[in-house]
Amino acid sequence: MFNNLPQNISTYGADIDGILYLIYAIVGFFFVTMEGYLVYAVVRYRRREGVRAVYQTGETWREMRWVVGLVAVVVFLDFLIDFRGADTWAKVKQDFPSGDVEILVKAKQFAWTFVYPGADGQFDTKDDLTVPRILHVPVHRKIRLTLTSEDVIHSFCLPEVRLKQDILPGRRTPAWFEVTRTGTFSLVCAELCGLGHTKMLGVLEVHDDSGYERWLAETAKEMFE
Ligand SMILES: [Cu+2]
Repeated sequence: MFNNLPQNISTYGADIDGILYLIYAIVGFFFVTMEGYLVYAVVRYRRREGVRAVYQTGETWREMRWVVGLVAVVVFLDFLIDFRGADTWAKVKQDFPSGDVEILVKAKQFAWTFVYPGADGQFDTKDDLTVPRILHVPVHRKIRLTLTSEDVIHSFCLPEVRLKQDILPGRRTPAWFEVTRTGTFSLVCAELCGLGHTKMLGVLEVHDDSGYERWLAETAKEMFE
Protein backbone atom coordinates (compact mmCIF):
# COMPACT_ATOMS: atom_id res chain seq x y z
CA MET A 1 0.00 0.00 0.00
CA PHE A 2 2.87 2.36 0.77
CA ASN A 3 5.08 1.03 -1.95
CA ASN A 4 5.07 3.96 -4.33
CA LEU A 5 8.84 3.97 -4.85
CA PRO A 6 10.35 3.31 -8.28
CA GLN A 7 11.34 -0.31 -8.83
CA ASN A 8 14.62 -1.25 -7.20
CA ILE A 9 17.36 -2.62 -9.46
CA SER A 10 20.35 -2.06 -7.19
CA THR A 11 22.22 -4.31 -4.77
CA TYR A 12 21.96 -1.72 -1.99
CA GLY A 13 18.49 -0.42 -2.89
CA ALA A 14 16.70 -2.58 -0.31
CA ASP A 15 18.83 -1.07 2.49
CA ILE A 16 17.82 2.44 1.51
CA ASP A 17 14.16 1.49 1.08
CA GLY A 18 14.31 -0.18 4.51
CA ILE A 19 15.26 3.13 6.13
CA LEU A 20 12.47 4.92 4.25
CA TYR A 21 9.92 2.35 5.46
CA LEU A 22 11.23 2.58 9.02
CA ILE A 23 10.75 6.36 8.91
CA TYR A 24 7.30 5.93 7.33
CA ALA A 25 6.30 3.57 10.15
CA ILE A 26 7.54 5.81 12.97
CA VAL A 27 6.18 9.06 11.53
CA GLY A 28 2.93 7.32 10.51
CA PHE A 29 2.40 6.00 14.03
CA PHE A 30 2.86 9.45 15.57
CA PHE A 31 0.71 11.11 12.92
CA VAL A 32 -2.23 8.76 13.48
CA THR A 33 -1.91 8.85 17.28
CA MET A 34 -1.60 12.63 17.57
CA GLU A 35 -4.25 13.51 14.99
CA GLY A 36 -6.54 10.85 16.48
CA TYR A 37 -6.21 12.37 19.92
CA LEU A 38 -6.80 15.85 18.47
CA VAL A 39 -10.08 14.73 16.89
CA TYR A 40 -11.09 12.93 20.10
CA ALA A 41 -10.38 16.05 22.19
CA VAL A 42 -12.29 18.33 19.82
CA VAL A 43 -15.38 16.11 20.11
CA ARG A 44 -15.03 15.24 23.79
CA TYR A 45 -14.45 18.81 24.99
CA ARG A 46 -16.73 20.66 22.59
CA ARG A 47 -19.08 23.38 23.83
CA ARG A 48 -22.24 21.93 25.26
CA GLU A 49 -25.44 23.48 26.52
CA GLY A 50 -25.43 23.88 30.30
CA VAL A 51 -21.78 22.86 30.74
CA ARG A 52 -19.49 25.60 31.95
CA ALA A 53 -15.89 25.78 30.79
CA VAL A 54 -13.34 25.12 33.52
CA TYR A 55 -10.37 27.42 33.99
CA GLN A 56 -7.20 25.37 34.46
CA THR A 57 -4.03 26.94 35.78
CA GLY A 58 -1.85 24.06 34.60
CA GLU A 59 0.61 22.00 36.57
CA THR A 60 4.16 22.63 35.44
CA TRP A 61 5.73 19.39 36.69
CA ARG A 62 2.98 17.11 35.44
CA GLU A 63 3.23 18.74 32.03
CA MET A 64 7.01 18.56 32.03
CA ARG A 65 6.83 14.79 32.58
CA TRP A 66 4.95 14.47 29.31
CA VAL A 67 7.31 16.75 27.44
CA VAL A 68 10.47 15.06 28.73
CA GLY A 69 8.99 11.59 28.21
CA LEU A 70 8.06 12.26 24.61
CA VAL A 71 11.39 13.94 23.84
CA ALA A 72 13.16 10.83 25.20
CA VAL A 73 11.06 8.59 22.94
CA VAL A 74 11.76 10.71 19.87
CA VAL A 75 15.50 10.90 20.58
CA PHE A 76 15.57 7.12 21.04
CA LEU A 77 13.82 6.61 17.69
CA ASP A 78 16.26 9.02 16.08
CA PHE A 79 19.20 6.90 17.29
CA LEU A 80 17.43 3.81 16.00
CA ILE A 81 17.29 5.33 12.52
CA ASP A 82 20.89 6.60 12.77
CA PHE A 83 22.21 3.14 13.68
CA ARG A 84 20.29 1.59 10.85
CA GLY A 85 21.37 4.38 8.52
CA ALA A 86 25.08 4.34 9.44
CA ASP A 87 25.64 0.87 7.95
CA THR A 88 23.86 1.82 4.77
CA TRP A 89 25.74 5.09 4.50
CA ALA A 90 29.05 3.23 4.84
CA LYS A 91 28.02 0.71 2.22
CA VAL A 92 26.87 3.28 -0.34
CA LYS A 93 29.11 6.29 0.26
CA GLN A 94 32.23 5.18 2.13
CA ASP A 95 33.39 1.62 1.52
CA PHE A 96 33.89 1.79 -2.22
CA PRO A 97 34.52 -1.63 -3.73
CA SER A 98 37.18 -1.79 -6.42
CA GLY A 99 35.25 -1.39 -9.63
CA ASP A 100 34.91 -3.94 -12.43
CA VAL A 101 34.15 -1.00 -14.70
CA GLU A 102 35.33 2.58 -14.24
CA ILE A 103 33.54 5.47 -15.88
CA LEU A 104 34.15 9.21 -15.76
CA VAL A 105 30.94 11.26 -15.62
CA LYS A 106 30.98 14.84 -16.86
CA ALA A 107 28.05 17.10 -16.04
CA LYS A 108 27.48 20.51 -17.56
CA GLN A 109 24.53 22.78 -18.28
CA PHE A 110 22.56 20.80 -19.50
CA ALA A 111 23.92 17.48 -20.54
CA TRP A 112 25.69 14.34 -19.37
CA THR A 113 28.81 12.92 -20.98
CA PHE A 114 30.40 9.59 -20.06
CA VAL A 115 34.03 8.70 -20.65
CA TYR A 116 35.15 5.06 -20.79
CA PRO A 117 38.87 4.26 -20.54
CA GLY A 118 38.85 2.07 -23.67
CA ALA A 119 40.86 -1.10 -24.29
CA ASP A 120 43.96 -0.01 -22.32
CA GLY A 121 41.94 0.60 -19.15
CA GLN A 122 43.56 4.06 -18.74
CA PHE A 123 41.89 7.45 -18.83
CA ASP A 124 43.37 10.39 -20.76
CA THR A 125 44.69 8.15 -23.50
CA LYS A 126 43.87 8.11 -27.18
CA ASP A 127 41.42 5.22 -27.05
CA ASP A 128 39.09 6.81 -24.46
CA LEU A 129 35.44 6.54 -25.49
CA THR A 130 33.33 9.66 -25.04
CA VAL A 131 29.62 8.92 -25.05
CA PRO A 132 26.83 11.50 -24.79
CA ARG A 133 23.66 11.04 -22.71
CA ILE A 134 23.48 7.27 -22.37
CA LEU A 135 25.34 5.53 -19.55
CA HIS A 136 26.01 1.96 -20.68
CA VAL A 137 26.91 -0.55 -17.95
CA PRO A 138 27.04 -4.33 -17.59
CA VAL A 139 24.63 -6.06 -15.18
CA HIS A 140 25.99 -7.69 -11.96
CA ARG A 141 29.25 -5.74 -12.09
CA LYS A 142 30.55 -3.14 -9.70
CA ILE A 143 30.51 0.21 -11.47
CA ARG A 144 32.87 2.86 -10.13
CA LEU A 145 32.08 6.40 -11.16
CA THR A 146 34.11 9.56 -10.89
CA LEU A 147 31.75 12.53 -11.08
CA THR A 148 32.86 15.94 -12.33
CA SER A 149 31.13 19.17 -13.28
CA GLU A 150 32.29 21.78 -15.76
CA ASP A 151 30.18 24.64 -14.44
CA VAL A 152 27.69 24.56 -11.54
CA ILE A 153 26.50 22.08 -8.93
CA HIS A 154 24.61 19.17 -10.46
CA SER A 155 23.30 16.00 -8.87
CA PHE A 156 23.76 12.62 -10.49
CA CYS A 157 20.60 10.65 -9.79
CA LEU A 158 19.61 7.10 -10.77
CA PRO A 159 16.21 6.65 -9.08
CA GLU A 160 15.91 2.90 -9.73
CA VAL A 161 19.43 2.36 -8.39
CA ARG A 162 18.72 4.54 -5.32
CA LEU A 163 21.86 6.53 -6.03
CA LYS A 164 21.97 10.30 -5.77
CA GLN A 165 25.20 12.23 -5.53
CA ASP A 166 25.88 15.94 -5.77
CA ILE A 167 28.65 16.98 -8.14
CA LEU A 168 30.71 20.08 -7.35
CA PRO A 169 32.75 21.96 -9.95
CA GLY A 170 36.47 21.58 -9.29
CA ARG A 171 36.05 18.32 -7.42
CA ARG A 172 36.13 14.66 -8.35
CA THR A 173 33.44 12.82 -6.42
CA PRO A 174 33.41 9.03 -6.30
CA ALA A 175 30.27 6.87 -6.46
CA TRP A 176 29.49 3.22 -7.12
CA PHE A 177 26.61 0.87 -7.84
CA GLU A 178 25.75 -2.60 -9.02
CA VAL A 179 22.61 -3.34 -11.00
CA THR A 180 20.71 -6.63 -10.72
CA ARG A 181 18.80 -6.65 -14.00
CA THR A 182 19.16 -5.57 -17.61
CA GLY A 183 17.00 -2.88 -19.19
CA THR A 184 16.62 0.84 -19.76
CA PHE A 185 16.27 3.09 -16.73
CA SER A 186 16.18 6.77 -15.88
CA LEU A 187 19.09 9.09 -15.22
CA VAL A 188 18.31 12.63 -14.14
CA CYS A 189 19.91 15.72 -12.66
CA ALA A 190 18.46 16.16 -9.18
CA GLU A 191 19.84 19.63 -8.48
CA LEU A 192 18.20 22.74 -9.88
CA CYS A 193 21.16 23.80 -12.02
CA GLY A 194 19.71 26.43 -14.33
CA LEU A 195 16.90 27.09 -16.78
CA GLY A 196 17.45 23.88 -18.75
CA HIS A 197 17.62 21.72 -15.62
CA THR A 198 14.56 19.63 -16.47
CA LYS A 199 16.04 18.80 -19.89
CA MET A 200 19.16 17.38 -18.29
CA LEU A 201 17.99 13.84 -18.83
CA GLY A 202 20.07 10.80 -19.56
CA VAL A 203 19.50 7.09 -19.85
CA LEU A 204 20.92 4.17 -17.90
CA GLU A 205 21.29 1.24 -20.26
CA VAL A 206 22.08 -2.03 -18.51
CA HIS A 207 23.46 -4.81 -20.75
CA ASP A 208 24.36 -8.42 -20.06
CA ASP A 209 28.11 -9.10 -20.27
CA SER A 210 28.26 -10.01 -23.94
CA GLY A 211 25.93 -7.16 -24.88
CA TYR A 212 28.18 -4.72 -23.05
CA GLU A 213 31.35 -6.01 -24.71
CA ARG A 214 29.61 -5.80 -28.08
CA TRP A 215 28.51 -2.23 -27.40
CA LEU A 216 32.05 -1.25 -26.35
CA ALA A 217 33.54 -2.78 -29.50
CA GLU A 218 30.96 -1.16 -31.79
CA THR A 219 31.36 2.26 -30.18
CA ALA A 220 35.16 2.06 -30.43
CA LYS A 221 34.84 1.09 -34.07
CA GLU A 222 32.53 4.00 -34.84
CA MET A 223 34.77 6.48 -33.08
CA PHE A 224 38.11 5.45 -34.51
CA GLU A 225 37.33 4.48 -38.02
CU1 LIG B 1 22.10 19.67 -13.66
